[in-house]
Amino acid sequence: MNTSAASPSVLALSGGIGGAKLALGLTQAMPPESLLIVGNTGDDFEHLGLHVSPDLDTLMYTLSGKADPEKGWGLASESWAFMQALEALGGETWFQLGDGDLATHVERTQRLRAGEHLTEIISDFCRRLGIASRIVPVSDDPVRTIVETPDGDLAFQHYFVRERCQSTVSGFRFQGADAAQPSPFFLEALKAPSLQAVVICPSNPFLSIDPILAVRGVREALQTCRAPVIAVSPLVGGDAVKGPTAKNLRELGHPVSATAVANYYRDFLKGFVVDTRDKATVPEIEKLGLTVEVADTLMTDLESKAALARIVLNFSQRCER
Ligand code: FO1
Repeated sequence: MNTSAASPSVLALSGGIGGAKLALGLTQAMPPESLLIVGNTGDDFEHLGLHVSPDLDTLMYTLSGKADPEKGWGLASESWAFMQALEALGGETWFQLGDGDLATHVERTQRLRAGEHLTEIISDFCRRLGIASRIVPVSDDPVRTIVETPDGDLAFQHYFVRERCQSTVSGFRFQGADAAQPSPFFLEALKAPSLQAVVICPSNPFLSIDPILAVRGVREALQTCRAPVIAVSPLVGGDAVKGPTAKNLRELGHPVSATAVANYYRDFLKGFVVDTRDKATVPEIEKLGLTVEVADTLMTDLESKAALARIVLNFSQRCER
């Protein structure tokens, strides 16, 4: 892996589709080769004998402009011959794998079996996709989100896709997180003198960010990081843009508000960006000791993603450590 690249000036933590949108915005608002993105791997799973890494793939496809614009995951203008053939054989088709996307899983699985680490594989895929920013998994060791429900545990994709998030969540566990080694690129970036800001992207705090924070040493490294840590609220108008964030907040006994998310991250946070529709929460978030920025956080096209990224980067300069 090219370890001689300039040490990053911005580090982003991302999971899911919302996170990838801001990551793309950041590549438009700064020199992309100075951006390091740490991707969640709690959603990873073995499926049909393949290692699937949804959040890393969503980052790769989004940053290379190849992601399906409607779904946010998988590739645009995909063909589905494999899924149709699998269906005819009675195979599992609840998790939709397009023909192009299938190549990513097959090649990644082959390389993992040959002993290559996920970090190197993703780095090579990014190079081939022409992505200038670096995407790394939070760890090369397995971290798997387990969804606890009154009817028992669910693997993440069974909860998220097969059950369509219908199950009532009583908690989450991150199997392997306490034994996993954090990515050295991640920890080194947090200590690099060149680091200007750490950005917690507008991802689901429980499903996408917590699995990253749960890896041994990560939360402490963020708490002691010299550069300001900024989070962008995943809620707009007190509700999730997409996905179960609002439902999860309720199920875990939190108010469904930007304040609740700011409070959830506050032990390592310096600044918080709320959507204009939630500006009434500013005083209560400031009472938590955080600096607050109000912005239009709804990212509907490339320009709005870049605009939000510029606001976040300028805001981070105002958040002295
Ligand atoms: N999400 C779905 O709702 N249905 C799917 O069939 C599906 C397939 C899929 C395949 C590859 C991939 O990288 C992501 C896929 N996703 C699908 C999204 C995925 O479950 C989520 O993106 C993350 O795991 C959570 O953000």
